[in-house]
Formats: sequence, structure tokens, C-alpha cells
Amino acid sequence: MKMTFRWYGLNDCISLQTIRQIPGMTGVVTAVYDTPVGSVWSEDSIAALKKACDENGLEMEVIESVPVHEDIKLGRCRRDEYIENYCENIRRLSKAGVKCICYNFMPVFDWLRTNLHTLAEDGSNSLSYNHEEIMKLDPKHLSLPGWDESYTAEELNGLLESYAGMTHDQLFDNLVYFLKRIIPVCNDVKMNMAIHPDDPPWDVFGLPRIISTAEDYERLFAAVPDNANGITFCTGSLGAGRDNDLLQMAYDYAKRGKIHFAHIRNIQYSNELDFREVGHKTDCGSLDIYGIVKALVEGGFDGYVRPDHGRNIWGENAKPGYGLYDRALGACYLNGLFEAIEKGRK
Ligand SMILES: [Mn+2]
Repeated sequence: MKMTFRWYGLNDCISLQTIRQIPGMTGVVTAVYDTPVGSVWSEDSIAALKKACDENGLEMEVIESVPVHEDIKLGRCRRDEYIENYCENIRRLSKAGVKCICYNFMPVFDWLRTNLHTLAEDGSNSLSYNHEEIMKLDPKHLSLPGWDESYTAEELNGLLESYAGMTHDQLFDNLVYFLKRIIPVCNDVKMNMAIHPDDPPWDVFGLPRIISTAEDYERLFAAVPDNANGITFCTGSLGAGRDNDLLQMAYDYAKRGKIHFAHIRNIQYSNELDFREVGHKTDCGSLDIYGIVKALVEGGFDGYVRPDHGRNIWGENAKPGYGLYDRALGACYLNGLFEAIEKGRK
């Protein structure tokens, strides 16, 4: 296992000098942020990130994310051009020493929350999700907290219309089309692809979502069985699905060598669908983080881990979910769990 920390590049207010001081940190998870989705990343931009990491004794072996252009998800005619660009990014990143790429295949929206600053009793605040509030929203006139307003209202409406009537099977076929073209490149250059699950793991605004359950994973692995076609096991995303058996999934997919990357965080259920993000420790929330780490270790997991979202604590007012303090605490807790469980088995 290698413990890593998400870093938003040279403009991140959390510096690499700071990250390297967290005990047990081996590297960062980052991306090139200066290029439009679907384009090829410049070798200079990749090299600048790599150089900064090298200078701080941190590895840059995981990229999160190389985003997938909507035309690929929609199966539009320009998809081949965007897939070729994606393949070129895989080659360039591999040349820079990257071993794993995290991506997702969620139409239009990725993560969805209704409040980014839900206050807890201890005075900390964190992200939360309220399904009723989501249902009340009109996706065509959306104002969601944290939603990246990279689309104008018109573009968003156009995009939503393009997805009208798209079924789960059609979206899945478009994912397989994409994977069948990129995985041979991954095999050539020894890159692992790690698809992030849907967050939350159910359809939103009538848009299909296809990486939410154990059944979805079986379909994914069967369609493209190569080892390079793996997953990002995100406990907070999958854990919002009350029927997902995270311990079983963690053990099973680790055993099959499918988990290239793990995002670990805890959430507290407030009813059947709603939740808020909490501290990483098991008894802070509804997920058995100890049990999940134990299942990963027993399954032989040897991929990358990062503490996923943290709360705002100690007066920090960070990018939602991505402050320093709570994620650093999470990393230390997770390192402790891994060490104890791994040594306990010897
Ligand atoms: Mn995640």
C-alpha cells in the first residue's frame, strides 16, 4: 500500500512542503488543470508537476483525473478523436512515471452534495447530501454548491437534452467502446485505469449511472477482463448505497487484483438516502473503516490509498472536502490501521 494525498497542482494553497511532512506520505495524486477536457496535455505541464514532486521527495504515480469528454460518454461521432487524445495522455503520463489513472464515467455531473458546510456539534463542518432537496431542483436552472460552473445555462441544457432517453445499457456500451480502445495502450505502457464509482451511487436528474453496485462491477470486469481495467474503491461513494456490502466488495475485488486505488472516508447516514461526511475513524460514522481496511489487506491489496474528503476543522476554510488538517489526520489513522492489520497477520 502506498499512502498519497490529493494535490491540486502548483496553485493549491496546500504546498508540497506541507504534504511531505505528513507521516508516511509517499506521493501525491494530481492532474494538469490548464487544458480543456478532451485535449492532449502538454509535456511541459506534466513535467512541471513531476519536477515539483521530485524536488519535494514525493512520487507522482497517480493522476486524478484524466477527465472523459462528454462526446465519449454520449457515443457521438467525434469520440474517436477524443479517445485518441486520451491514449496520447496515457502514453505521456506513463513516460513521466505515472502508474495509475483515476477517471469516472458519470454523465454531466460528478459528485453531488446539497450543502458544503453542514455544521456538526463539535463546531466542524463538512459536505452533506439531502435527496429531497435534490429532487426539488430543476437541473436546467441549476445552482448547486460546488458545482463547477464551466457550462453556461444554455450549454448545460443542450448537454442534458443530448442525454435524454439514454439508457444504462447505452451508456455502458459507450464505456466499453472507450475501454476497448484505451486498454491496449495501457497494456503497452503498463498503466492501470481506475474508474471512480458514482457519487452518490444512484441516478440523478434522470441521467443514468452505471458504476454503483456489485452487479455493475461484474459487468464491467466481464466486458473488459484485462488487469489494467480496474477501479478506484471509494468507500464514501459506494457506502452511500445502503445495499453495498463494502467489506465483501473490498475483499473480493482486492483478491482479484481489481483495486488499483482506494479513496477512504466515512459518512454518517441521517436516514435512508441522506448522509453527511464525518471524520475518518470508524466510530465517527456509519461505515466500518477498520473492517474495510482489514478486508483490503486480507484480499492482498497493494495499490494506492488516499484519505478522501476531510471536514473543515481548527478554523480552516478550505476547498470543500480538501483541507489539510482533517485529511492529514485521516492519513495517519489509515496508516495506523494498515500497519496494525498488516503486522497482526505476520
Ligand atoms: Mn472518491
